[in-house]
Formats: sequence, structure tokens, C-alpha cells
Amino acid sequence: MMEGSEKRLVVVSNRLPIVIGQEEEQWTITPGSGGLVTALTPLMKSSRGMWIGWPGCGEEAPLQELFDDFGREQGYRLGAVPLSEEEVERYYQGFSNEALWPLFHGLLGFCRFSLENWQTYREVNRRFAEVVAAESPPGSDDVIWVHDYQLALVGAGLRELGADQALGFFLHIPFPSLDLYRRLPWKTEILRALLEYDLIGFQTLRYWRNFVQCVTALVPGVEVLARQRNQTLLNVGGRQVKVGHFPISIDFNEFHQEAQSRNVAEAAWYLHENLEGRQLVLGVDRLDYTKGIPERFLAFERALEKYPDLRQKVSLVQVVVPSRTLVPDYQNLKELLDQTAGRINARFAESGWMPIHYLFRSLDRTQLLAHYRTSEIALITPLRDGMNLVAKEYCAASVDHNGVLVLSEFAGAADQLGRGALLVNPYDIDGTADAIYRAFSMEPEERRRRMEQLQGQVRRNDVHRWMRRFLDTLGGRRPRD
Ligand code: ADQ
Repeated sequence: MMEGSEKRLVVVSNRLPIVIGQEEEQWTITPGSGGLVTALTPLMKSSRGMWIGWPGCGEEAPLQELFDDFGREQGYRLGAVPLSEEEVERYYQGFSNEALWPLFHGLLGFCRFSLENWQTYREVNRRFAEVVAAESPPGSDDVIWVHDYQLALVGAGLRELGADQALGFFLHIPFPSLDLYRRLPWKTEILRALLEYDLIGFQTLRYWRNFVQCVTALVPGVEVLARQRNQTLLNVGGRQVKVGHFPISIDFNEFHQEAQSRNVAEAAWYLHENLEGRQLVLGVDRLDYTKGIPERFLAFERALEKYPDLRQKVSLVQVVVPSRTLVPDYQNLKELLDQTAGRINARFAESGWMPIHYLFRSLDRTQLLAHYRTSEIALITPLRDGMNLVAKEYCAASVDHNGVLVLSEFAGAADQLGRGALLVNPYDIDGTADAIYRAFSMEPEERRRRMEQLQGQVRRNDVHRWMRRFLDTLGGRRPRD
């Protein structure tokens, strides 16, 4: 573990973990709020670390000034990789989100493979590597940790620039089977680039195995040296590369404590006050076709059809955060959701009861926790998901132990939460409807037993443990060949 030692942590991600805004002509910068930021901040501070990424805005903001303020207040520095609008369109929206994202989630029908986008992806990854190398030159005693599918080639770019530091990569999304992965026109180049890292981390055992299968089948000269419980050691032309699985998680204590606060308790009470005598079924997702939201609406409709005693007694509250709204497939999805929710409500609504409450916006932290805390059922049914943190957040916030988690077997989180949750196949509309009814009818004793099991799991395997395990496995500087 690096804490307290001299090694500096350099984190690289597509977006910097900040929000830049303007209040009355004054520019402001505030830290982002995701689990990754929470987990990494203590170590970033103690190692005087650096976070490098795209600031998410053009050149209009006085970035250097804002970054200096941030460094003084937060105790670690930021480095910007500026991108033009065209680059964002091709590298981010185009290649990352229209080629890698759907392919890695097993949704081939959404894939668009464009040579132009691929070229920009390579150029932008190279630019990231140049910015990192300027801040952390070869020979520096840093640990460099690159995140996610947008930046698969950064490690290889760094090696070309002479990097000898320890380089780690964590993939937040799934890694597909060999049969799917082979469709990617640039399959070998991406795998070779990934093999330049010293440690490649995946969310689940399955994604880790898929990757090992792909590299051994598609990259000549890769050999498995050892298979251990949590990692595989590869020999890549005389160099050792570690591959393993590191299921990401949340800050359990923070969610659990905040969910018990007075603000959250009041907001939770108010939500149910309006819907007295009903069970709430909750869905919370980014707008994305991998999250299975239309299928979820259909399963809820099927449940109302098949089990008429549910009518008037349950409402589905579906909160969707706008996301990637410039990509056409996401615009189409939004339309489909509007139509489906409208149709189901028109079919079943009765005076004083609306089957689906559909909100297309983000919730603030208090509201999010209040929704988690007060909903008797969470319906989390992605078609495929790297992990799914909403499932873990729901468990942490279910302070009355009264919540039932209905979870897709295709979410990475099912590996850890499968025993306490009701697992469903989101493509099986009728089966998911049965699970909704089973959750609705579940006795308090069984609810409590299952929720305690789930909470124990998330409490033990929190995001701090995830970070420590990854960095311990990555270790220090690579030995010279
Ligand atoms: P995402 O696909 O974004 O992440 P997820 O893990 O569920 O999916 O995280 C979403 C986050 O956004 C959660 O922290 C949740 O609280 C928040 N959120 C969602 N809807 C919200 C709303 N309406 N209002 C407010 N907040 C909302 C990717 C991968 C996942 C993987 C994570 C982390 O796709 O599989 O779990 O990275 O590795």
C-alpha cells in the first residue's frame, strides 16, 4: 500500500472529477461526487497526487487559475487534456460510445465502426499519454492508474515515450467473450496496447477470463505463466503482466450513515406520505440502452396484468438521469421510454393511482437516498452492466432492512449480491414480472434476513478495499528488463 510512502499516485480518466461553473460572472470549481473520487481522495492528498483528464469545457474558463485554487483546497493537483469539439465527437461519442461501449456490453446492433473515429481515438489517447509523460517523466517514482475504455491505448503511448513507472488499468465496463470481441476491426491493436500495462483489472471473474481468452487466442506469443485465485500472470515477450478481478464498490459507511440523517428521513417520509399504503418499486439509472429500462417497464406491465391484486398497491418510480443526449441512439431511447410509460399509465391508471412515475432528471443526494430508503423494492435490471453501483447504494441505504433487491443476473454486482437478491433475466419479461410479485409478497422476516446478508457483503467489500487491493497488486515500479 502506498499510503504514507513516497510514491505519488497519478490518476488518468476521460473526465476530470470536477464541476466547472459560473456564478454571477465568477468562475467556480468544485470536486465531483462519485465513489471513485471518494475512494481516491485520501491517497491523492497523502501522496500529493495528480489527476489528469479532460476538464469537460472549452477554452473559455481560466483553467490554470481554477486548478490552482483546487490544488490549494483539495490537496492534490489537476492536469488538463484539452479537446476540440470535433475530437470529443469522434473519440468520445464516436469510438468510445458507439463502438467500444455497445460491443463490450454485448449489444452488437448498436455498434458503429468508423475508421475516422478510430484514428481520432488513437490520436487523443496519444495526447493523454503526452500530458501524463510531461507531468510524470520516465524514472519518476509514481504509480500511474488509467481508468476505463476511453483510454485503453494510453499505457502503450506512455511506453513509447519511455515510461518505466508502474502502470495500472481498470476497466469499469464488461469485457466481452472472444466470439464477440473478434468483431472489432482493431481488436489486436487494442489488446497489444492493453498488454503494455503492468496490471489490467476487471470487475468480475467472467470479464477477466474473457480477456485472458482473447489475448491468448489473438495475440501471438502471449503465454499464461500462472493462474492464481485472484489473478493470472501472463508472459508477454519476456515481460510479466498481471490480470485480475477487482469488483468496485461504494463507501458503505458514508451511504449508510447519511441515509439515517434527519433530512433523508423526512424526505423519505414525505415520499411515502404521498403514496400511502403502497409499495414503491424503484429504478434509478443513467439514460442508457444497456440498463434495460424499456424491458423493465414491460415487466412491470406484465406484473399488473398477471397479478391484478398489485393494482393500486404498487407504483414504479423510475428516475432517469439524462446522459449522452447527443448520441442518436440515446435520443431514440428517450422517446421509447416516454411512449412506453405513457401507454402503460393510460392502460392501467385509476383515479388516485398512477402505475409509473417517470422522472427524467438527476436527484440530489438527499432525494436519492430518500428514494433508496423508502422504496420497498429496487428493480435493477440492466441487460449487461460492468458492476452497477445503484444496487449497492440501495442496500447501504435500506436502513429499516425492509427493501428487496431484484437484480439482473447480467450485472457484475450479481456475483456479490446474488445470494440476498432475487436474480432475474431482464430479457424474460414474464419471469421478471413473477419476481416483482414475489418481492411484493415477501414477509418482513425474509426481507430482513436477505437485506442483512446484502449489507454485510457491501460493508465488507467497500470501495476502500477495492482501491487497496488494486494498488497492492500493482505494486511499485516495474523491474528493468
Ligand atoms: P454507470 O454506468 O454510470 O457506471 P452505475 O454503477 O450504476 O452506472 O453508477 C451510476 C451512478 O450514478 C451511481 O452512483 C448513482 O447514484 C448515480 N445516479 C444514477 N441515477 C441517478 C439519478 N437519477 N440521480 C442521481 N444520481 C444518479 C460505470 C459502469 C458500471 C460501474 C461503474 C463504476 O457502467 O457498471 O458500476 O462505472 O465502475
